[in-house]
Amino acid sequence: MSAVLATPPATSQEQEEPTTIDGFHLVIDALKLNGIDTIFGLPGIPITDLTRMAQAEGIRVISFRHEQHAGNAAAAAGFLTQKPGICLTVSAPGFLNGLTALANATTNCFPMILISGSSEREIVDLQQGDYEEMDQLAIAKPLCKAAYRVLHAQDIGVGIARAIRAAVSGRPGGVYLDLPAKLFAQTMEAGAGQRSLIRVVDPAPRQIPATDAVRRALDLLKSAKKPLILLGKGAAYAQADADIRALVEQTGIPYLPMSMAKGLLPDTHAQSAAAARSYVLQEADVVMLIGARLNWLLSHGKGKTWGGPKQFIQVDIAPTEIDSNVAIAAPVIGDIGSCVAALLAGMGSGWAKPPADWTAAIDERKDKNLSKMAVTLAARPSPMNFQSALSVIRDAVKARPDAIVVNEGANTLDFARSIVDMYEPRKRLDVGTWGIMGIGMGFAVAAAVVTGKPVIAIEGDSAFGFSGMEVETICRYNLPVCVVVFNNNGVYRGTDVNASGGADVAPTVFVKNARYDKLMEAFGGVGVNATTADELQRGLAEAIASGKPTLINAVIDETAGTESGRITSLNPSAAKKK
Ligand code: ADP
Ligand code: TPW
Repeated sequence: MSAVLATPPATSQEQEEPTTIDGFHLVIDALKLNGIDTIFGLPGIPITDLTRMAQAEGIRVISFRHEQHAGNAAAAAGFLTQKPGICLTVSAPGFLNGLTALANATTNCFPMILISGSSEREIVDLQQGDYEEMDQLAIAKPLCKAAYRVLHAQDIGVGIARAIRAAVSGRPGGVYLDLPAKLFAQTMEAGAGQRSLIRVVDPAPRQIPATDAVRRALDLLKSAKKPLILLGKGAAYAQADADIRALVEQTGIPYLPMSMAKGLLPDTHAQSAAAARSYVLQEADVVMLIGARLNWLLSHGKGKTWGGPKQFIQVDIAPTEIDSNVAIAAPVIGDIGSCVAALLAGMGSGWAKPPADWTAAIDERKDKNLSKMAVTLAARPSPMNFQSALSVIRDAVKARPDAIVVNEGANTLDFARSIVDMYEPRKRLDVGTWGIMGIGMGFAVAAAVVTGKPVIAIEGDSAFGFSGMEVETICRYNLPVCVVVFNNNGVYRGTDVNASGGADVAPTVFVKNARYDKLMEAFGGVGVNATTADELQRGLAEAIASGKPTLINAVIDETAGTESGRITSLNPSAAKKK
């Protein structure tokens, strides 16, 4: 290198003044030191400069139109990568907008950190009416796994380290980190600043199950006449894909995937009992849950859904999950990777496959149900119904098994979950444990940003409305997202009438024949209005091939949906009728 190009010597003034680092850069450096390469957020006082500086320092900053969707993106990124997704918001209202996503992430065991700027503590605590005044830490606490506030620049390293550990260790979840405005402008000597940062060593330590717990579980499994394995999204999160597949295949036990565990083994796997779900839940005598909770989605492990008496084995990282709904005969506590490896090792050779009459009875029901479904899927009614439209998406996913499916709605969700087969792990993101609407575009953006793969968002028209404005975000970052809006003119369907006979339409009805495709066109993306399965197929194929942001308005028969999809029975008036 020639002397001319060498760095000029520091000026005398620079030599005298020790270099300093401010709060902004300590936050950025702490995140980078821990491998955080993306921030999802929305700028404003006091974090606007943080977003600019983070971008300047090489962090990818994905800026949203509403904090809830930035938060949902962070949560999905956390689920997909096992690194906490970061959502950055302004104080009070921005913080509150992000809070739904934080609570949802915690409920779903997704690791994320909501970082919000906040107002001056002295003024907030005396309630003197500061700009965007709010005691954010107190409000966040009950809605997340852990909440921290950093008041001094020298504590930023510790604050971020604690937030990362809390988000990803044990049962993953949401963490809140409160950073008051004043913190960002604080400075400290640069060397001391760098030394104050912490690179978190082993943020999600393995938790090895006890040998006797593994033995107890294997003994029970061996004794079963009608064993069943139930895979939940914890199993998908754990990234122990090969061992989970080996456990299922070496035991020969039929399995059921919960919706976000679809694809851990391909849905077309011979041992999948998904097409005989009600039968296996009723009939099984020993059920091994792997990363799935016995919550409402599994009818709490009891009642009509579950038929006769069962014994449960539960593999989970959270010991307090055990016995939460019914007695668990054999808990196996640890991280799923370690637990499944221990189960495999403990099985040894010569494991007897389940009785043939059990697997044959399942196959018989599967064959019957799958043939019935094939007839429904082949039909081409006009207008389209949920099944005919979804049969097109099913074929598209079969052709691109690496594509990520995002799914929300009621009927749109329920039908898609059973019709659209998944072939690879962690390719399906949906409404999760709460059945929450509004995750669509946030999850889609995260999936595209984190994986670079095509994303197909299968959206009820109501569900889409919660995050629809983020199509601008999708266009702005030119993401390979194809949104398919199942447009049946309303919530569940478009046919309700106003019982009073008044001029307002019924509460569940939207503007008829809306053209959601034009929303995408408004921002330079591709809009397609599909009234037939052929048009939908062409639009989807083009979107996936081109990678261009696309929205397909799929016109669905407005009479096709049922109230609340498959959970009609949870409506209070349905309970009254029982
Ligand atoms: P689903 O909705 O698919 O049934 P849930 O969200 O109810 O799944 O359950 C996920 C379970 O997985 C939670 O109880 C959680 O504690 C557990 N879990 C998450 N990550 C891990 C992991 N790495 N190891 C073990 N258990 C995990
Ligand atoms: C945050 C209640 C559950 S499902 C749904 C709503 C409003 C929309 C169903 O209509 P959609 O789908 O999307 O058109 P489809 O296929 O049946 O026509 N607010 C939140 N979460 C939930 N779950 C609701 C409301 C709800």
